[in-house]
Amino acid sequence: MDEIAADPSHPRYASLLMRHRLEVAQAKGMLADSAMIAHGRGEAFDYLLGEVTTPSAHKATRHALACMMEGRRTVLSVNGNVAALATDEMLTLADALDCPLEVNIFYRTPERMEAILGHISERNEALGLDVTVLGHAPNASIPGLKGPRASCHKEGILDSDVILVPLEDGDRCRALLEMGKTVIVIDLNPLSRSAQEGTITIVDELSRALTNMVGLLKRGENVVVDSKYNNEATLKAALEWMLNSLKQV
Ligand code: PTJ
Repeated sequence: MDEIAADPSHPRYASLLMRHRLEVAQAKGMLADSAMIAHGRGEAFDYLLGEVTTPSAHKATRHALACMMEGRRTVLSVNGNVAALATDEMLTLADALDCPLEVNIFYRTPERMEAILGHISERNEALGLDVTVLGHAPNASIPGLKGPRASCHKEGILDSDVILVPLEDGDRCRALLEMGKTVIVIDLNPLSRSAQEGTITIVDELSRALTNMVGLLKRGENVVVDSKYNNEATLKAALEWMLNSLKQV
């Protein structure tokens, strides 16, 4: 699946690998037309982070993971970019948390839904997992969102109390918050509406953040809810990190 020309020792290997995954997903019809634009914006912010998980992102990751572990009905939401970049990591995390994935896309078409669900199903089988994957038969709507993008499963997103929404659009993030959910955002842009409004924002690259979560679980680390967690401070720390990296140029 991940065969690319560059050697893993190449300084830009991780970035090239993500681009390759997007190209493969594009060919399979999984992506929205604006997927590459969204990715390019993310890459620019990742340059400013130095392509590392910062201490404040580590802190947010641990707190977010603890909230997902404590959730009564945790759900991991998957859009086209997320499926392209990190299906295996999302499935591994859902398996460890014993929660479902739900495919929920902004630019919804039957063709894209089928392509994304097909890809996830292939990887679920290839990894030897049996994660519940929703999205195929929506029977509910997210209040406050219009059109097909509101479609969701009652037993998934609608009734969830904790939801992970990586690379989310601002309107959907707000609609989920208005439903009273704990909304965990992964977004490289600390200034985006989703990042600013989410309950917990992990300012990190998607596959890095998910790999960190899976690592914490695999190592059996003691991950606990941080009662003093402050999302404004997390966002401020991310911006300060980026500004400092610019000052060093
Ligand atoms: O598949 P769909 O139809 O649901 O559409 C998915 C996209 C991503 C196209 C759609 O949700 C969209 O247009 O998103 P935005 O509003 O461009 O927001 C995406 C955010 O994700 C931006 O703030 C980017 O900086 C950020 N981002 C992009 N790539 C990554 C990322 N954050 C973390 N890791 C990444 N790899």
